[in-house]
Amino acid sequence: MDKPTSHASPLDGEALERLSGILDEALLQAREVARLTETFPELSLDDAYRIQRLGIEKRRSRGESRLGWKMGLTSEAKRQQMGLHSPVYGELTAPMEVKSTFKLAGHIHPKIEPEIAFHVKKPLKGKITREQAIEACDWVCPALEILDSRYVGFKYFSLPDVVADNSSSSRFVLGTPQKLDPKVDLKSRKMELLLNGSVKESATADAISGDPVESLVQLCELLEIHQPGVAVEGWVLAGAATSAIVLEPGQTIALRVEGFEELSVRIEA
Ligand code: OOG
Ligand code: MG
Repeated sequence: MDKPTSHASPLDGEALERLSGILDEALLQAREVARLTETFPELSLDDAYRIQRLGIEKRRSRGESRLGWKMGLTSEAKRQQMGLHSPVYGELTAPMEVKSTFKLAGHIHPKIEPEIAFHVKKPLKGKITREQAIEACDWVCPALEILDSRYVGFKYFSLPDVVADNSSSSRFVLGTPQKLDPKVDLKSRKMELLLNGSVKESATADAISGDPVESLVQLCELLEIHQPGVAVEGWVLAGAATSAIVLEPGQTIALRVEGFEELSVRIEA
């Protein structure tokens, strides 16, 4: 006889709530905490997305409105840097957007990475094509994502750990948007991340999911699995094209994406 198997979550609602509380406190106090999987090695991806959602609900109750979504680990460079091998998503809230200055105070160990962002005007969900994704967007722009893991040392975490931590998101900076031309080919656009005027990382945009637009398709697929019925709307970060670099006070970080205006942010203590 086959051994009985159980698909029930090993963590009940109370445990998930407690774990999301640990990460939320870490975020509020800018204090690093141990990986959740140190205590709960069996943490599943689905439970991790539940913890992410509980964390977002706490932020929403503090007045943070949803601004959109982020995809992560969509490039080989990022997957190598983090030692993790599947794309993940997280949610963006309005206070996460910063303009020309980022203050390190109140953060743990932030890093920055070069991305492309899409503005989704018509809600998207489920199984969609690349063409449907493009058709739903009105704007596209270069973007810098500032990550800040709540875990000790910002390394050696598993996929469920990072998902529970809203995929290491912290802040982001949007460049000047352009209308998304349905015939646009972003794939061959050169992307350069500059530190104090010198190119530190570079790639072509096809490093992101083979084509940054594909990140939208993947986001809809992942949402269908972990949050069925939820639609994608607003700004979406497609994921970084290169590895992230560590932020220090006094730096000026810029992003050049071929065909777009250069975008920069000044890092202050
Ligand atoms: C996970 C988030 C990755 C990206 O663009 O690949 C990400 C991490 O690096 O901690 O945002
Ligand atoms: Mg990112």
